[in-house]
Order: sequence, then C-alpha cells, then structure tokens
Amino acid sequence: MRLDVLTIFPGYLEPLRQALVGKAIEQGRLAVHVHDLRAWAPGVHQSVDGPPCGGGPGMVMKPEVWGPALDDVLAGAGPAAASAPLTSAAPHAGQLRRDEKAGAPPESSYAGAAGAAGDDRPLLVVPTPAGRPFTQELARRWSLEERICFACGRYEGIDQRVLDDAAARWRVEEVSIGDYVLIGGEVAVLVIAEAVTRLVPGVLGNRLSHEQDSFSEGLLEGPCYTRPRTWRGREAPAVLFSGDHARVDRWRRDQALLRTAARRPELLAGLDLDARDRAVLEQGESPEG
Ligand code: 6GU
Repeated sequence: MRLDVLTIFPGYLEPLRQALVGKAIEQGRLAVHVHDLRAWAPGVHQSVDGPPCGGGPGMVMKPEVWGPALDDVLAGAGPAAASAPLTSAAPHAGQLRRDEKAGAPPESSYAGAAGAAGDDRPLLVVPTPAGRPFTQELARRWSLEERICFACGRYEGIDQRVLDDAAARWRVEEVSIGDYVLIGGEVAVLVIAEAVTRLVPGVLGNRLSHEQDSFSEGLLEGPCYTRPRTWRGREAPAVLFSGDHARVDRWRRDQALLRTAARRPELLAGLDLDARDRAVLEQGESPEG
C-alpha cells in the first residue's frame, strides 16, 4: 500500500515512522510519501490561503495551490516526483539496504482490491470535522486499497471547488475522526493511517487480534489481565485461571456486553443478541464470575 500526504506541516507526519507503521515501511509492505504543499505555492510569499468569500473569520486554502498539487501527487509528477518516502525509525532499519527495503515500491499483493469494489480510481481522503464519521468499517475497506492520498486542510478548510473538481476524476471521501475540532487534518491522518495500515495483510502479526478488536463485532472489548494473579491485593478474575476455554470465552463476551451497555449503549441496538446475552444485560453481571 502507498500513502501520499499533502500538508503545510510535513513534520507532523513523522510519528508514522514509529512502531507498527514504521515496521510495515521497513518491511516494504507500506510506502508513505509526505509532500509539502508550499512546493506548489507560487510567488515569494508562497501564500496558500486567502480570506473567505462572503466574509467571516479564518482563512480558506486556495484552489490555485491545491489543484496542481493534487494533480501532481496523483500523477507522481512535478515536485511530487522528487519526494523521498518516509523511512522507518525502527532501530534495526539501518541494517537494511535502503534500496531494497524502505524506499522500495510496496508489495503488489493487494492489486485489484479496489477493482474488486468496482472502482479503481485513486482514493482521495480529506479529513475535516464536517466529514462523515471515520469508522472501523471504513478502516477495513481502505486497508484493501493500493493507494490512498490524504489532503490536509488547515484554517477554515479547502476551497470547495478543489474537492468538486477532484471528485470528477478520483473517489473523494471527506471524513471526521470525532465530534471535536482539531487545528488541521494532520493528526487525523495519523489516526486514519494507523487504523488502516494495521489491517493491511501481514502488518499485524496475529490475525485473531483483529477479530477480537473493539468494534469488530460491534461490542467494546472488556477488561484484560496479565500476571501476577494478585497485585496490590487485587485479584485477576478466577475464571481466567479455570482452564475452561468455553467459560473464558463466555465470560469475555459478558464483560464486553456489560461494558458496552455502560459506556456505549447505542451500539447494542444494532446487534442481534441471544437470550443469554439479554439475561446477562438484565442481571448486570456475568454468571461466570
Ligand atoms: Cl478529520 N479534521 C479536523 N481539522 N478536525 C477534526 C477532524 C478532522 N475530525 C474531528 N475533528
């Protein structure tokens, strides 16, 4: 998978070099190219924004900058052609031949994934608090994409004509990561990129851990424990030491149900719960302890 990010603050994307995402870069499963929007800003002042038409506070990002920038990034032309991919910050990355790994083109084993959905135009993701909600379901779908381009707006946003024009050639998705306002789209891109890339085949070692993710089954995950069995006088639940896997599974589901009812009751409405699930919710506790 290849990610391109257009931003006026390229440094904001540095965290992608860390941990799991950095490792995916190192392994050649992921390539991330960050482009400085100012490379497309004309004139000595390199201004990227102007006052909103119709008045009001803030600034709006200019179409004459964003238009060519998106064209070039999607075509791999102009200043975009010169962009170096992010390298992994993993401690052993230095042992790898750069040409072989970090800078190499990503594996093409996902070819046709977007095509399977019947539309292989590039995907342009625009983070904005005015977008539709970014969810685990979108993360799952986007993890099958060959290529995703992110356009980070700052100030009040990007001139709408840029997105309307882009939608004539690409798939454009305006998404929000929650009901609060950030200064710009960069942090949202970090969130989205992490949620998506951890689902790319081979990036997260253990497949089962996806299946048990909060939201994967529509429930929040319940509490988890490790040794020691007693810590500061607090016991880990006895059922987890019973050796009875069926009981442990039932207990975990009960905890997930109870936690979801307490914290996100609206999520329960969309699920089909069996009689046992409903009994647990009515009792307010698991029969397994
Ligand atoms: Cl995606 N962008 C910005 N600027 N603010 C947000 C957001 C995105 N999602 C929630 N707040």
